Parts: sequence; C-alpha cells; structure tokens
Amino acid sequence: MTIASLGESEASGLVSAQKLTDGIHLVVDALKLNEIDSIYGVVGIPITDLARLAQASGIRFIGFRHESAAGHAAAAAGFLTKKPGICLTVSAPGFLNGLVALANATVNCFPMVQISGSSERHLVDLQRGDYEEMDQLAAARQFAKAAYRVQRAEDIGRGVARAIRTAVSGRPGGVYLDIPAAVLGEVIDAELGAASLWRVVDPAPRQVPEPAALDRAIELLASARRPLVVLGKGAAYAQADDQIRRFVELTGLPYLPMSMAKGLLPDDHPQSVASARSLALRRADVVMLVGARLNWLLGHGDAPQWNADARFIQVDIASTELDSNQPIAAPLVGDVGSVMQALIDRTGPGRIVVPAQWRDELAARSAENVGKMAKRLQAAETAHPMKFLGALQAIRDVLRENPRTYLVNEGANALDLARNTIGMPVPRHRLDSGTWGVMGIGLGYAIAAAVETGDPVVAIEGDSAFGFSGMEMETICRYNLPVVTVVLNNSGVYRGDEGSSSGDPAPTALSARHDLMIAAFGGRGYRATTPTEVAVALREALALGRPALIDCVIDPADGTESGNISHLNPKGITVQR
Ligand code: ADP
Ligand code: TPW
Repeated sequence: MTIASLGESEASGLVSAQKLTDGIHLVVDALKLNEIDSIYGVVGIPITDLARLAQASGIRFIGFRHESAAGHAAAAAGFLTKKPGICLTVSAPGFLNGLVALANATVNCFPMVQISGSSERHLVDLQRGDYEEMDQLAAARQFAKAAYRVQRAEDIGRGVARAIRTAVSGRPGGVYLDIPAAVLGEVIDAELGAASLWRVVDPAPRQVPEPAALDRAIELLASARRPLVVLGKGAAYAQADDQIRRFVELTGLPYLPMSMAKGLLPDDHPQSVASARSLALRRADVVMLVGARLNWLLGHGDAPQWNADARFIQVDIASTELDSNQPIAAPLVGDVGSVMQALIDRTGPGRIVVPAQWRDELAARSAENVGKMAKRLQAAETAHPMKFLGALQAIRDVLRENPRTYLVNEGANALDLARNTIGMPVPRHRLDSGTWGVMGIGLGYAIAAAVETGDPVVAIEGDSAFGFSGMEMETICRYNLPVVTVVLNNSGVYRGDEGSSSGDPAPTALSARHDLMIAAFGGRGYRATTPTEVAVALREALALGRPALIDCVIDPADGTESGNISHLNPKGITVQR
C-alpha cells in the first residue's frame, strides 16, 4: 500500500510522524505549488491514488469516460486560462487515447501537460511482456512539443516545473510527462521531497521586437493602399484584448477574425470584414497576421486566393513560423500583447490611414454578401423539414440574450454554418475543431469551459461529430455542469440521404435519438423539429443551468459533402453512388 492509498488525514499523520513522503504526494504538491487547480483524466493502475489525493488536496479532478475527451478538456483549459491544462492517464492504451488530444493541443498551440503513469522500465525495455507495456516516452516524442520522464521521486518537482515551463513558454503546446509506477510509489524523506519542488517564475516571459522591426511594420502599413489585419487564435490566447482593440481602432484597419478569434472585437464591429472575406484576401496589398498562421486555413497565402503581390507583416511568438509559406516583409517576433502595445506607442495619430476607396469597396461587398445571406436565412426560417440554417438562427437569437455563453462547435456543415451565422460578442468564447479540423473535441471542450469558468456552455454538434465524445454526456451529468448540447441531426456524416447499393447502410449514414441518451444519465432531453421548438428548448435549458441536450431534427438532404472543404477530397474516378 502506498502512502496515498490511506485517507488524507491518516496519510498526513503518517507523513509527519515518519517524515516520509512518496511520489504521488510529490506530484500533487508540485502541481499545487504551481497553482494547478484542475485535472482531467481517467483513473486506473497506477494513477488512481494520485487522482484521489489530488481531489483530497483541493485540486478538482474531473473523471472522464475516455482519455481523448479528457485530453481535449485539458487543452481547452490551457487555451482559456494560459496555464497548462493537465490530463492524467494510465499506461499504454490510456496513454495512447490521450495522445490524440496532446498532439491536437500541440498543433493548435494550446498549453497542456499529459501526465501518464507507465509500467516497469526493466520489464518494458526488455520487452518482457509487462501489464500495459509500452515505451511511452518514445511514442509521445513525435506528437508533443516535448516529452520527459521522471526516474526518481526526487526529480518529480523538476519534471513538473520543466513540463509547465515548456508547455506555456514560447509557442504553447502539449508536453508529455512520464512517471513510472515505481516512481509514484517511491518513498523518500519528506523534507528532501519538499525541498525538491519549485514554483515556475514568470512561466511565459514577455517578448518585444526591437524598435527597427516595429518601425518597418508601421512603415509598410502606412504605405498600403489596401491593408488588412488577420486575427488568429494566438491573438485570442494572448489575452491582449485591450491592446488589439486599441490598435485596430487607432489605425482604422479592416480586420478579419479567424474562427477562434471571433469576439476579440465584437463581430458586429464596423471594421470587421468577415462578410467580405474572399475579396479582402484577394485584394489586400499589405496583410498583418496577428497570432494566425498562413496554413491551409488561409490557403497558404497563395494566389489566386490572395493577391500575388501582397506583402506580409507577421506578429508571432514563434520565429520559425515566419517565412513558412510566404516571404514575411516585416517580422514581429514577440507576444501579441507586448507587440500591439509597442505598435500603439510608436504609431502617431494619422500615421496609418486606410484609403476610403478600399473601405468603400469592402463595405459594398459586405452589404452584398449580407443581403445574400439574409435571403438564405429567410428561406430556411420556414422550411420543413428544418434546415441547418433554420436551427442555427434560432440558436443565434437565444445566444444574443445570453452573451457570456461559451460556444463549442464541431462537425462539417454544422461547423461552417454555425461559424458564419452566430456572431461572438466577447473574446475567447468560441472553441472549435481548430487547425486539424478534428472531430471529438466537442464535449471535452464544453466540460473544460464549464469547469474553468462556471459560465454556461452551448455545444453545437454535427450528429457524427457528437458521437466521437458522446459518452461524456454522462460526465456532464455526473458533475451537473451547465452544458447544453445541441445536436444538428441530419442522420449522417455530412448528409443523411445517401442510398446504399448493399444491404448495409451507406458509409455516411447514422441514426440516433440523442435526446433519449441524455435521459439515461439524468439530464434533460429535448427533440426539436422546428426553429421555434429549438429556441424554446434552448431558452429553457439555459435558464435551468443544468445538463441538457436538444436533438434537432434536420433535413437529411441538407448539407454538402465535407462542408466548405469538399475540394480537398481526392478526385479520381467517380465512385458509384
Ligand atoms: P488560426 O487558426 O486562428 O489562424 P493559428 O493557430 O494558425 O491561428 O496561429 C496561432 C499562432 O499564434 C501560432 O503561430 C502561435 O505561434 C502564435 N501564438 C500563440 N500564442 C501567442 C502569443 N502569446 N503571442 C504571439 N503569438 C502567439
Ligand atoms: C478524428 C472526418 C470531418 S467532419 C466529420 C468527419 C467524420 C463529421 C461530419 O458530419 P457531422 O456534421 O458531424 O454530422 P454535418 O453538419 O456536416 O452533418 N475523424 C476525426 N476527425 C475528422 N475530421 C474526421 C474523422 C470528418
């Protein structure tokens, strides 16, 4: 029996009487010393006592049904708080389940630490066939920003500090921390143990570019005829909302928010050109990227989607990101908050002026596109069976009454259409499939948003997307979290009307009554077949502040293959349908 398997008061008594501690106590003490207040995970050998002790010591432990969802929750907690979210997993299979989320966090630049128990080194390394045998450190390395293993209890404090520092400093990402069972159970002198722990000072130091780099960027913006600012989720993560807003408003620059940067300035801000996105990208001659990468989501900055002569300014904490796709004429390596403040300080009034012709061109296209969208929305309002846009308008209207609600969003059509229909009034309140376009983040992200903030959460899910983490509905109910899951149920991946040439359902077909599922866990289920029913159910569910799920019955024929990224499907010989 380890010290941690005793009750907390008994354990403290033993620890003080014998002046001993063990690996499990040291992990918890190290996390507490670094102000970690929640852990997301799934228990089992060898980490069950660690979860118990963490909980007994005042850290909130949220027990999941699958490590992938627990890991996604930790990643979202990292994004929302700027502290690494902690995911706790068991050896081999539990570790691997969590690894998807660790890799996804790294790709999204969210700080997260996956702490995993592991099996006996002397058995694993000789491949003698241990319980849950796996060389986890080697496996994690290629999917994480860094991977470390603690081999002695006296190194636990160092391991935790190193993991925290690596996760949050520079470009944030996922860090793996391997702690073998033997180290968790290792008993050492309590004073030595306490002295081996430390608190990380200034975990993500600020970084400002030199004045010449700032002036180069200002010069470029001042010379632009058609300037554009693109705000990405790195800008949202930076929690530099005030500096970003002041810079954008001081200069009058048109800006485009990437999906998770929505709300940094309210979506109805007059300088937002979200409704004229294609034109803005195609015509801009100077583009300032702020915490946004020129990856596939921005067409790699290539023509014809972009102006072939566009010149780029890039604000990013990671210097190696620059020049990854296009030449960066004015690099600004630093944290968004410091860089934007320095730009404000060095940009005199009237230094940057946006030509009226460009503003007018963007405004005209915005008005045109808003008009087109209004027609689509109007047509969807009364359509029966209900369309995606019918349900989404109803959700949009209810969310306007509840502006502090967090919005989680995944799916294909469910993602594209919700992003375009639902405006965000406040920063960091939209969490979605992100850089990989991954399915399965939904309920984990929703749980983290509720746990970390206490605010209500609405998760808008495609019916396929929902299934990836659907069992976490039980987690939401068990912890009685204020999460309302809205499933846009068109009975399929992308669409639900595909016929099959065999006796089996089509590869894209799905069939479920999700409202009945939540009832099994004690939550409130609703089934909505019209936009009015969606609005009534959502209003009621948000007012109750309890777990709820609204299964929205959507026309199986609504939706397009792969949503707006259909062009990424390989085009060979047409598959017979
Ligand atoms: P989006 O998908 O919204 O366009 P990306 O995830 O592609 O955004 O880009 C985020 C970028 O932000 C990354 O290149 C990352 O290095 C950068 N970043 C993250 N945190 C900060 C920060 N505090 N300051 C500056 N850049 C940051
Ligand atoms: C981990 C591939 C992309 S989008 C999607 C899948 C399976 C689901 C689309 O159907 P859904 O939405 O959710 O019903 P809608 O509104 O279009 O009907 N596995 C992982 N990630 C991805 N991205 C996939 C598979 C995929």
